Amino acid sequence: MLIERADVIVTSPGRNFVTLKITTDDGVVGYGDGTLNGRELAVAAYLTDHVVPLLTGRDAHAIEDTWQYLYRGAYWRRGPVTMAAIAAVDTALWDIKAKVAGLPLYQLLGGASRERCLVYGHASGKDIPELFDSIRKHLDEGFRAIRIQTGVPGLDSVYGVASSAAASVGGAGSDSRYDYEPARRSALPTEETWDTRAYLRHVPSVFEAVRGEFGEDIALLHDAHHRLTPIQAAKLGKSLEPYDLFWLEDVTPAENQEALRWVRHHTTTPLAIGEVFNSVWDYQHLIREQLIDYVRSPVTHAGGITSVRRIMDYAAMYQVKSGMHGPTDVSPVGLAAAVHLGLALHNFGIQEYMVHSEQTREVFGPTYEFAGGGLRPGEEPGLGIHVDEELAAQYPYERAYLPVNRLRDGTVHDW
Ligand code: EZ4
Ligand code: CO
Repeated sequence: MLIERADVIVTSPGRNFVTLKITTDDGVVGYGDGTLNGRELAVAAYLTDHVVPLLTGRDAHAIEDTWQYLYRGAYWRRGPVTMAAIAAVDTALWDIKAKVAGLPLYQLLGGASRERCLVYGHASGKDIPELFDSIRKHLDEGFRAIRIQTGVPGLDSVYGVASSAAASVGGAGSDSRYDYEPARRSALPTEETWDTRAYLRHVPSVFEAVRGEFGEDIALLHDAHHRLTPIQAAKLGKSLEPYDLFWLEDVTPAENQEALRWVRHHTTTPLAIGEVFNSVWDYQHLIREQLIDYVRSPVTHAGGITSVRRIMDYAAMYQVKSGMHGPTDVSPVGLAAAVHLGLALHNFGIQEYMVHSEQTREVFGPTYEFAGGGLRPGEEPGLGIHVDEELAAQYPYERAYLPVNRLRDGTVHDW
């Protein structure tokens, strides 16, 4: 079975997505997600100009060989654009293989290791009352694990806090958008102001209030979005220990693996990192030295199912679990791939789940289902994705940037 053609679909049903569609000579179609938030067209061009010409005529079943051919064959290793493009190819080929086998993809990955993949939603509020409303909404919808982000007194807007109360309560059953931060469509990035001391003073009081109101049972998570130094991160981890977090995410900038050693020495709060990583090499020391508890790489940004499974097999030796990134900028194709893989992985931990907008769901037609606080992939052969290409064509690309962050004195800071 040969690859006959590969087409790149760029669509923007509320936000931009890059999808690769591979068609075989016997007419089997597979989809893969290559969306890279704010840099979508770079992946689209990488695919169209450099990868698609290599795919036609290749054996559609030779997934490992194609992965190695695109990774080693390019000579230029890793990088988010390359690895998102490879992910799109890899995922589409797995979709095809599972369709040909007549099995849902998770069956090819070893079968189900659990009934469903535990997910966490995003609760946020500019203040505590608004945050509580958002948490209640998520609990009503069945979420059992919730990420908590709030405004910080003195700062206008803060990462992860929905810009309106209506947006902050959107959950699984709701159509309200809460992919606040990435999809602001302006000609230039929005700029936010940041003050680490104000943040570090405020966060523990938020978790104290949340535990006081909602009890000990819910799994609570928090994302520091790469903004702290190792010693600040250590301080935050220690100050949150009484509130028993499921994890503290991205405490320091991701490039320096050594930083996590300092954090680890000071706190027992579990650590998650890696949503901006794109290869197993980014985790080499973190996993071997047991400096983290959860791997954040999603299928979409780390080379696809083939390579994320490889990362997770390595992680399993050290009791490190998966915690795949699942914001709305990972398309339903990427989320479907993550849920199939997560269902099969023995060392699955949790899956991030930001609900896509109604428009997005109409374009991609995902069949995964949210129930009992978790996601389950559909039972149909393949990924269980039905792209409506005519509808997709009605939503042309619109340039959109992630925000930029500055300290009070104007210095550019990590976002
Ligand atoms: O900032 O998806 O944990 N989730 C996050 C996300 C990321 C965006 C980047 O595209 O940190 O909100
Ligand atoms: Co994050």
